[in-house]
Amino acid sequence: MSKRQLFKLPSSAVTDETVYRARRRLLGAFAVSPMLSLAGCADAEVPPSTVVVTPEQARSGFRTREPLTRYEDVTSYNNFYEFGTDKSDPSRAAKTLRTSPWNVAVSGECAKPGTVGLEDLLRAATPEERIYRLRCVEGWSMVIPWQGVPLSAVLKRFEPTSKAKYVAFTTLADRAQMPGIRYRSIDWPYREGLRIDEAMHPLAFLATGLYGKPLPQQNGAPLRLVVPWKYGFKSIKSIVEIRFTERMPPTAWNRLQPGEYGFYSNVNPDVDHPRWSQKTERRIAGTGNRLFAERIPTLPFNGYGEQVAALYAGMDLKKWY
Ligand SMILES: Nc1nc2c(c(=O)[nH]1)N[C@H]1C(S)=C(S)[C@@H](COP(=O)(O)O)O[C@H]1N2
Ligand SMILES: [Mo]
Repeated sequence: MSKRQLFKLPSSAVTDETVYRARRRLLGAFAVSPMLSLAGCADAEVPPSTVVVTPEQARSGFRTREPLTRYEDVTSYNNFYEFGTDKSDPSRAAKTLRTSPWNVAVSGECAKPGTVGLEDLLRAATPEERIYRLRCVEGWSMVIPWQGVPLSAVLKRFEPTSKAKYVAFTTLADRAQMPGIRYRSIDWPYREGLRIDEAMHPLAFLATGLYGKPLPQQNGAPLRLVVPWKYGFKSIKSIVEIRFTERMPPTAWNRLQPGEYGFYSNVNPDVDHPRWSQKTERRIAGTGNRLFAERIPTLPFNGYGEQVAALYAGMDLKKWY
């Protein structure tokens, strides 16, 4: 079942699911590991790693020989619930999103908080192109040439303090511009978060464009996160707020379905979504019709294990899903 179908479920079905999850969590509390009951819970904390990724190692993740997804598929098959829950909705409905002027408010555990315009925010970093895979939890994936700036370069400028253990991101939630906001599909605004070491990792990226063109609204203009080793819903779009926090921040999908969407959400073929397997994906790429896209095995960390696996050393990734 897709998120869209989930959204259309009668509330009784959702209630059953919620009760089932709550029961599972309760059982977890009595199981051998106390951690089990905390997985997916916003209060659970895991210390950040101190892993250092060499620039060579990082750069090896920026490119791929895999066939690219066509521009028309990248820009017409989207998840952006603020503009509707159907994948064809955002490319039509998001045209009205005004992306200029655009301000981002940065706050929380940092020495230099403040609200800055988009150009000012990006000033600290040199734009570059990176070809990254995007893997949706619904079982499809794309290979996209993005333009943007390393997330770490932008964050460092605000001088996060030693209390900044996490970074929280928020999407614009403007009823006037976003027709999907009137449906309570999500507890708006859309929110996401990363542990600080994940956010500072050289693969984490703030995208401003794709295929050498400015980012289309449906893809999250003017500024969206790309975290290539995590499921697509972590890649929050049209960001207006960044906050450094000491506690694990709430995230939109985790709040909605804590048993299905954990905080980490690393791509993991060995952890099934409760209602479907995550072992394979439909790769939407090349010239063929996307309905007949080839099914390929899903790789741990979406194929970026060499670069990011060390971030999770010692963590049980079945618990911290
Ligand atoms: N604000 C916001 N960000 C979002 C979403 C959303 O609904 N709202 N959907 C997420 C999901 S589920 C996916 S798979 C990707 C899709 O990105 P794309 O449309 O550029 O392919 O965006 C993510 N970011
Ligand atoms: Mo997704």
